[in-house]
Amino acid sequence: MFDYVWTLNGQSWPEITPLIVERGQRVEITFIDRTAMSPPMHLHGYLLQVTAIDNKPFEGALRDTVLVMPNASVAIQFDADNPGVWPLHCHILPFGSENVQSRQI
Ligand SMILES: [Cu+2]
Repeated sequence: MFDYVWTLNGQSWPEITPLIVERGQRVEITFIDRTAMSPPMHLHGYLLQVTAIDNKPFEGALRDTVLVMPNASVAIQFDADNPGVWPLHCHILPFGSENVQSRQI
């Protein structure tokens, strides 16, 4: 359907290495967008907080989705207090359904 492949850590669905975190761990993930598009990254199972945009500290509200602007980075944090297998993916449906997914336990 598309001539490009979206990745997280250089991997695309279904050939991924799950992100495994410990219960109670404060997890930080940095999304770096090197494209001209703006993927809305969505984490299931938790509320996340944006803590930095382009390496500048930021105190964002709790949410489950964050828009990553073109050629920008966004750091998020969340508390791993809801055990399960949860998708982390781009919420633009063709991207999420075809390529960009990861999960955590
Ligand atoms: Cu989703």
